[in-house]
Amino acid sequence: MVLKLYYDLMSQPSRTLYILLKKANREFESKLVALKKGEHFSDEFTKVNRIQRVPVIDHNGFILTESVAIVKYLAYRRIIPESLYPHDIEKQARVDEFLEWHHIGLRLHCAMYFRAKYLEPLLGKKNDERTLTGYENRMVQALEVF
Ligand SMILES: N[C@@H](CCC(=O)N[C@@H](CS)C(=O)NCC(=O)O)C(=O)O
Repeated sequence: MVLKLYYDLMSQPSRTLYILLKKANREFESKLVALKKGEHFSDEFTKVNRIQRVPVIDHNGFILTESVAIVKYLAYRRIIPESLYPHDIEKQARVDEFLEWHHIGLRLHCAMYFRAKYLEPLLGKKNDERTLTGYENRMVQALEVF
């Protein structure tokens, strides 16, 4: 059974799957898609994912996008162990609750802070302290909820 993972470690959802598979000691074929180089717009990658985003898996020809859907697929296929995605319905619902919440509840606030504090200055945009504190406070609040 061949599992290919298309990813870029700059991408948070890609890191989720990369770390999950490594933690589970699962071998996979590494398919790096360098977002900075625009490799996700290539014809080759567009054939894999027509919406041109990472992460993607190809499991024996079954192609799946969306990190949360992929986590569940890997669990149902027993590619990741029960300790990482429980079978018990209530425990599983707790994990699902987090997975549904995290994109907007946590990931967004971390990404916005990272962008304002580090990325935008690299591109020549300097954000004032008030803006940075605003993004930082949102991120800290999200982490406290987490
Ligand atoms: N909801 C998707 C997010 C996929 C996504 O937005 N991937 C970004 C990297 S984090 C991407 O490929 N961006 C390329 C682009 O927008 O051009 C998931 O969880 O897999």
